Amino acid sequence: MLELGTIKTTIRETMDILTIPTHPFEGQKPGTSGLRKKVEIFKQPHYLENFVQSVFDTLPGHEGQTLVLGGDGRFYNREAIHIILRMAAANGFGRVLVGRGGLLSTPAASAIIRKYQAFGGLVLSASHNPGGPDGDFGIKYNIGNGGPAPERITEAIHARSREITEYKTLKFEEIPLDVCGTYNLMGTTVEVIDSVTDYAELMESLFDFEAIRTLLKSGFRMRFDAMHAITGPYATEIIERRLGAPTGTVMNGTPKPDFGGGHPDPNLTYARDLVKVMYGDDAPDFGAASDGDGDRNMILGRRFFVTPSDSLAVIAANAEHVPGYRGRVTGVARSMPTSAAADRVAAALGFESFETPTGWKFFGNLLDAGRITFCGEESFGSGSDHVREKDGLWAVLYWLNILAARGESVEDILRHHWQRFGRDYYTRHDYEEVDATVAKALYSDLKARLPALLGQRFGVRTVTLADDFAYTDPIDGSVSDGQGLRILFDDGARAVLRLSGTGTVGATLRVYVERYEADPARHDMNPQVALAELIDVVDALSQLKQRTGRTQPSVIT
Ligand code: VG1
Ligand code: CO
Repeated sequence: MLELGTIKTTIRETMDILTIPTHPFEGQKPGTSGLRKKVEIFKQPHYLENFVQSVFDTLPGHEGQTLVLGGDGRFYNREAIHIILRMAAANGFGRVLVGRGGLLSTPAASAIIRKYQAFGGLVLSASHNPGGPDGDFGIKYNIGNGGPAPERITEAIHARSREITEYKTLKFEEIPLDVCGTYNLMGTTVEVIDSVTDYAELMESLFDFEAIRTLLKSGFRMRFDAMHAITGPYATEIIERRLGAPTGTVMNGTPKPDFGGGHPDPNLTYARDLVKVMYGDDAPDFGAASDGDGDRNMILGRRFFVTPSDSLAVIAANAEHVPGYRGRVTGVARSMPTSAAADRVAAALGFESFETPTGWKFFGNLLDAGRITFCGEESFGSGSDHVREKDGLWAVLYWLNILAARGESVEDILRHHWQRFGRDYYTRHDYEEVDATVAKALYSDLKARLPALLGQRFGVRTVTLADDFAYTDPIDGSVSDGQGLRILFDDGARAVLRLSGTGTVGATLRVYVERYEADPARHDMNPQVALAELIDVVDALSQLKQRTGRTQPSVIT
């Protein structure tokens, strides 16, 4: 681990443990990925403290153990880090590893939990949600495998938050977060560690850096948009310093508390700066972006967009080009709304495939059991068994490794992939900030109609299955139901409707549709055209447009 000078300090303030009386707050229920609320809610006295104490209270055996702590640097990150450091010490953790400046990307936090065999970690992030005083804040607990806490733990945390009466903290001056060093706080060791080094070393162990260096020297040009968020320092170190890409390859590389006023979500709508470059004259060969906390990725070729579902399939199909994965792929998992493209690769190459509910926490058991090597979601997330989170930069490096090994363009790689496996046309339409009552009623009305849809014809298609997706974990047998409405058709086409579990204002409705096209002569359609009929079916069945008063989705991906 890189340390910029070790400071050994014992804080000599009054360090009595303080027990602070408190009352429960409503709604401290972790969603798809932790607890996310407006900053102003998190800043209420006791709000963050209650949640953190609820986490600690549900973790028997944490005394004397190691906790990893860091966040994506959004507004309120630093204050929250100090609050949690005091509470972790008061609650008897033996050691806290905190990223310098209080910063850790989500995948780096996962890597560090694993590398140092920590008990768990607290990651401060609301991911792709906007930041700043009027934006969102978030916190989630990761377990010792480095991955998001499974549902039984998040449910226990929520239950605890509803009956909490006090929390423990310490009185001490703030430790300096901006220099690596070691501090002793009443028997709890706090180590401020470099945020990037461990992660960068892990990446070097997986990919052919030499081949990528050669590619970058050969005239191949790329851009990486960090969107003013956490991946800036990681991408600069790895892509510019270690791989030798020219300075300026990383755009928007300095993390800002409000992400420069933007929406740090790497898609065609929000990654505007990158899209402009990649669709402009003299566009580079390769473009990529990551989100607020560094776990998402968008992959672009020259004037060419790779859907996240296809990206996962390409990753799974090209493991033989990548040193860390060659000859050892056991399986691939995708979240339910993600297209079937990865399943086709698994079937053709003879490894297992799995369909899980939305959210990375459902991949953990499969990864731990060695049943899958890769996993991904349609929401710009892909990853592998190297950590237990999705990993934006990992996906970018994986693509660079494939590009270096195959010597083809991004577009050609996709075209050849479709020729071999067929193309799954795919799109997602989001309706954001819909009135929550309207959204819930619409959802439950459609749910009630599902049984009657079986066998019904819509245009050329007949419904073969319509249900509310429920998942039985193949490793521990736990059941998670209510995971999204799906309508499957006889030609393999599919429509899915879900309510988001990460939004903080009103409700977000997500509509996902896909259909398969085997014939390469028909691989050139605009997905919105290829899928228009299916979108219309969802609208007709749910009356989405009429009931929400929207004529257009907020975001199309
Ligand atoms: C969304 C995505 C989901 C992803 C989750 C967390 O959840 O759809 O696939 O796992 O965000 O990603 P929802 O419930 O809003 O659909 V991140 O980068 O926000 O941690
Ligand atoms: Co994220």
